[in-house]
Amino acid sequence: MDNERPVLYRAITCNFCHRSEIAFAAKGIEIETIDIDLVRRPEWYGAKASGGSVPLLEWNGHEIHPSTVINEFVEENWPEPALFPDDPFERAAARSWIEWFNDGPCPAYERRLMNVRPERDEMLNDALVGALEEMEAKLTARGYESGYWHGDRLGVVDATTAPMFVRFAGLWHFHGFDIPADLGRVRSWRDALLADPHVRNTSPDEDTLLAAYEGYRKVLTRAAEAGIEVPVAKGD
Ligand SMILES: N[C@@H](CCC(=O)N[C@@H](CS)C(=O)NCC(=O)O)C(=O)O
Repeated sequence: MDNERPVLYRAITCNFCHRSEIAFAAKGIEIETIDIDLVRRPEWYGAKASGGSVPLLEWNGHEIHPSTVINEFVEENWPEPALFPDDPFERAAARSWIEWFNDGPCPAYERRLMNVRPERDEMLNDALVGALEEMEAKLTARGYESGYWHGDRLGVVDATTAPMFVRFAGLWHFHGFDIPADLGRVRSWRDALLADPHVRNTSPDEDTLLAAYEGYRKVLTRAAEAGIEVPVAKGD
């Protein structure tokens, strides 16, 4: 029981789930993943501690969520190699960055990606570009030039952000959106993260990912036609 394999309930479209998959991969911990259909969510899953949302980590009789807590737990339980910086100020900076990311770029990209109402395209595009411009400014303020957010290997801020960059494949496929060329630091960070072996080894196959988004977008289109607003991101 004590050494059972951690189980991560996830959806491949979900960037939050991927953050924890990357954290486990970086620690060299093998996990079992169980895919949850968020449109036809099984009743038994709705009864779990997360209230039916993914990710949820189940291990040795415990249920742990949300993704930020899972990744803090992974760090505490398997300290090596460290995902958080050693320096307490840098650790605080990492946590601040993750909070900012969860309120800014993350919902901005999710809204843009999942939008099925063309009249909102421009507004959502502008919001996403604005969030990425802020990211460029924050990277500049950190003195970032290229590579990882902190140090010379993947850390928790990278694990948190990489899943968004992986899912930019959907932004390109459905909307022809790419990171503006003048945001050089954001582009460098994306390139470094997409090349990282832990990110690559945990990323869904692109065609499978796009097909899954296509399925969700069909559901959202039917809902929009019926005049139903479906929340797609934090704050909706
Ligand atoms: N704050 C949560 C967010 C998780 C979240 O939004 N998950 C979405 C999928 S990407 C979900 O499960 N949505 C369905 C629901 O909440 O019922 C975390 O960081 O884990």
